[in-house]
Amino acid sequence: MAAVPELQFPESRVLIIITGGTICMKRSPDGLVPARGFLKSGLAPRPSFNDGSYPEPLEIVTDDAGSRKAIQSLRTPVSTYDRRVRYAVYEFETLLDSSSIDAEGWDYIAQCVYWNYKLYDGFVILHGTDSLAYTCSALSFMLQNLGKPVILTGSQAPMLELQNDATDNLLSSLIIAGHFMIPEVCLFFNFKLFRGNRATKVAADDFNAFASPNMPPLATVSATKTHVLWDAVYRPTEMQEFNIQTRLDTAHVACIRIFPGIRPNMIDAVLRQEGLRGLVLETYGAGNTPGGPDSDMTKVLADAVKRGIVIVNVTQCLSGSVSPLYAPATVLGRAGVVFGQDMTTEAALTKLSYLLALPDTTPQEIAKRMSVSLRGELTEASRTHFQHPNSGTLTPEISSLIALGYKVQEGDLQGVLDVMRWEKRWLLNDADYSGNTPLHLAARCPNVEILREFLSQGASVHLRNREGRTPLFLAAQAGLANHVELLREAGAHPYSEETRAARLEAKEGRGYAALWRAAGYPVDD
Ligand code: ASN
Repeated sequence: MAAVPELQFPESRVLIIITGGTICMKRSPDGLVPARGFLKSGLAPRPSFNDGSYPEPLEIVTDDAGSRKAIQSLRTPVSTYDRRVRYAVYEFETLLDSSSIDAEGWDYIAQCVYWNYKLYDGFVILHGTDSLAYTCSALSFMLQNLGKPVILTGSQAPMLELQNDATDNLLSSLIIAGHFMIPEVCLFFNFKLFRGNRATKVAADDFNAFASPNMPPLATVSATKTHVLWDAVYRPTEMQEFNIQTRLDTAHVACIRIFPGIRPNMIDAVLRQEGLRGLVLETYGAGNTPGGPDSDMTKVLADAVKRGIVIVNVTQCLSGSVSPLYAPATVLGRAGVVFGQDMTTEAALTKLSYLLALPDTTPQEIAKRMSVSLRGELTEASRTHFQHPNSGTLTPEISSLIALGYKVQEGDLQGVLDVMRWEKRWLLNDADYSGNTPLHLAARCPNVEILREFLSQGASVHLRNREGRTPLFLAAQAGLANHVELLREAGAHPYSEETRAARLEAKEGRGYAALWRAAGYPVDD
């Protein structure tokens, strides 16, 4: 059979970061323990993870100083979407059973993503399932203005066991990270992709181990396709580059579950722990605790709030929200306890730890931010939904995309706004037959306001067309300095494959050398 030419199919790059967990465990006299060497033992021998082409090593950055090393990469066979995923595996020095993960471990994961952000299209993080929902929630807050997919997964049975869920969980995570622009921290398990900060572990030994009771999955994988719920995908809309917040304050938060007979002095004892700054209270049903307005319970809680402790009310139920529906919950609200809406306990605890870590925030500000959505972790009570006009029929997506493309090419901002008004925002990350998104078209259109509009609506700066070019590349090539500046502000960066092409373009006089440099392409090196 003739060899397939190297670049016949576009290729995405994904970095797999291994922290430990059952997925990479082996049997030992003490029970299952994580083992290093996953690429060699778990991935290389499996044809679905290795097409046998053994490509060049890929670079990874391993510390704050930018130290780089080249590590072995593998490539998947061509997917149903005519794309391949090339990936490298970065294994942590010490692999953990996830019951031992802590804020330091979260920092290291966040830093690894940060250091390698510009080298890869997406990230898959292998992690044990026990604390997976906590890590997903923590990372969702720590990774600020995230523009690329970060998918955490694990398994209930090790990859090296004959019957396991590891193979499917990892392969689907890899495919999604390499094919779909879902710029969120997600959790993949048992054919479903969840928003990470909405997920919770619901089964200790079932393959169907996670659920997202207050939000449908962001994507589901079936035999024929991956169905993405694009309307629900959260996108950064601030003109800011990706950055991370580390050192979450997990040491000064606590969690108490209300039960019949709980005594106020038990709660008081926790609230008087030295240095305590935040408490998550798991209440009954829609947010209720025992005791009325004059009870000792209410007094204990109200006093703590006055001392500057942020107390957040979340429900013990698997689904639904707390609200001032019943008198006991209203009493809590009046005592200064924050309604955590439909947040999971995992999201509430890690969000508190995150907000407490931000510099110069007062308890009042933290309390306020606990009841509004920062990363889609809760459903805001008064959220208004986009309404499609009742008259007329839905335009098929592709014709809307074409209509939008025409308006962009004409530089007609009003026309663009008209199409956008009735169309869903995910249109912005859809691509035409050349792989160009509306942002690619706007990057070449002189009216910079169209580009600004798309960016403020959450269009991704990282999607590459079939030639592997980003909107940033196209703007520099078109000689549009303001566009380049705006895209850079929104977090755009050059990809390594573009750099060689940029040099050639600059040499042949397309774009201007100064502009290529402003865009970050080292055209003189
Ligand atoms: N104890 C394991 C862990 O969390 C459980 C698993 O991964 N299924 O690391």
